[in-house]
Amino acid sequence: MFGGANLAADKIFSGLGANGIVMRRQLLGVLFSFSVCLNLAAVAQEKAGPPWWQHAVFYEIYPRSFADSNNDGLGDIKGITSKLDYLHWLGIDAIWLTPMFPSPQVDFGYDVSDYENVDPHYGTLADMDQLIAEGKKRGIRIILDFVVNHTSDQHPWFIESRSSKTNPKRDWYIWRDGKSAGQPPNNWTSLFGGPAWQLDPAANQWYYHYFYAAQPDLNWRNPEVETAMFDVARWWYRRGAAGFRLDAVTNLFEDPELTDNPLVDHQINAYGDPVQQEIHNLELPELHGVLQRLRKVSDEYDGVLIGETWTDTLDQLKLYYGQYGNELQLPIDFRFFAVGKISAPEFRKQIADAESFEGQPVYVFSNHDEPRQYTKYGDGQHNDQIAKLLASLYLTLRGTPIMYYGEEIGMENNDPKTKEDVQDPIGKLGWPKDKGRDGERTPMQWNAQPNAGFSQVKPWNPVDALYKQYNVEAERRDPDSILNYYRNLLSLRHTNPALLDGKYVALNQDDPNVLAYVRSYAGKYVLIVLNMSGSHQAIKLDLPSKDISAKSSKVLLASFKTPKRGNINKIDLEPFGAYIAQLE
Ligand SMILES: [Ca+2]
Ligand SMILES: [Ca+2]
Repeated sequence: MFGGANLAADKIFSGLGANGIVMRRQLLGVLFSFSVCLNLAAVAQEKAGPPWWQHAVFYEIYPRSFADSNNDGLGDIKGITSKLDYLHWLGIDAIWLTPMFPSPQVDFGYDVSDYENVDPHYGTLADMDQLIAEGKKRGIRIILDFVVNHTSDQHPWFIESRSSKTNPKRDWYIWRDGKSAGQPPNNWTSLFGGPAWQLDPAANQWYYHYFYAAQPDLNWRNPEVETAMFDVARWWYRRGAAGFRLDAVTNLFEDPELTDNPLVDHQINAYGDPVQQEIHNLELPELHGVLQRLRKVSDEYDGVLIGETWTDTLDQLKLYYGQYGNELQLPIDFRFFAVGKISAPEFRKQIADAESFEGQPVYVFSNHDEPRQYTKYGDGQHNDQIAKLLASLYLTLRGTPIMYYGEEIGMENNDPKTKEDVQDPIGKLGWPKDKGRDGERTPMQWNAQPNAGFSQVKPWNPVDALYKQYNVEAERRDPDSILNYYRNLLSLRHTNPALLDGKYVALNQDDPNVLAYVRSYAGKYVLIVLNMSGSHQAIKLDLPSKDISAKSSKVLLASFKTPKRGNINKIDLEPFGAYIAQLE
């Protein structure tokens, strides 16, 4: 969704207690044939060639912060269009735009008041048409952010709905009488504290909002809501959108009986509310029906659906692919994302898990809700090496990576220094423990000019102090920059058959420091060796145990100086060094 995903994660995970396990058991019945069905789907696809998204590299853009074309301090659609040549040069295949729809911006765009238009701060529909058309010329598709769980309270649907109890759109949202005077209908709480219910005095009824009160939940049990929302999807597909990233999909349905959630052992959360197992308002099985029907709409246009799918087990994640591979093509695996430390065993475990079935893995290191990887994983001493190391990991795996703008130049988090500087409502609420999400949403750093070339005026959110060193222009000139490393890596990924389609084979699985694997395809092997420690390492590969015979390694890309040919019995690695080679 939006919403302090770290908060969301904690809360969602806390909701998956014993009852979450019961729900998974109920669903296990549909899982047994999952792998077989995906195999069949794979055979069908092989004949038609792989779908476009299978080899694509996605790039998330926060429109407010990418490029400001009219110098009002806010990024905009025309700004993004002006940078398409850069993204093409870098090797990007698709852009996911976070919401650029008209919005009161209570939650920076995740409160949509019109799904079929563009917020005037960001431009016009004509600007979107131009972005889509110019993207197409460069082979870059545009994915939109579909906020499916709720609208803004300023959306005409909600304004109508709240106008009277008998309005035809009354049932488009979730209205209920209180338990008693002044008491909400049940004990469910909002992600942002307090009851998830807001009293509307006019009709003396409450409406449900999992997020802010200004974000009323849509009632997906009403078929008219589904029709209207699917029409929105078709409307954008016809305009040339290539798919959607679906926001807060785990929130689509609630128990119609409004059963109280059980409480967790007298625990109190950061907002002073009792901690609940959110078993009656999160991850209800009905949501999969909606996603499967939306997939059918999407298939009419060869579109792709990416899911904001917070899950804590592989079985849960699998459900979002659909029993027949007929749900989301790309549910994000937030478990990989949640590793949180540079650890060969931890990443090895997550990859093995994702490789244990045939659904396309979706890997992410950071996004608009989470701290940037440069800061999250940096040790303060080898940050640039670590940036290249992480890139070498997720851009060489089978799966679809979703980059976050600026990671390719090593942008760091720039959190607000004082509470008065905070703009994100979450930061205002959670200061100083949670400084909010402004820090990962700072302006893209284009050059060493004032405001990092983002705008000629003061940007809405301060530019990071390191922009003179870390910017696109400076890094394009430096062959050893993070940016050129990313570009070389993406070029390799797009052209090397083993990196495109090769099988993942784990090597040296007991090594606590070095993550090593091969991508194997048609008798060719690309070796990836990643030193996840701050000290030098020399390793001997256990290739024979994998029936791989090779005499030497020809370096394709390395993040440190190393001979062009290597001895596979002793590969020397610098601290946090990444080594990618063809086995011969
Ligand atoms: Ca602007
Ligand atoms: Ca909902």
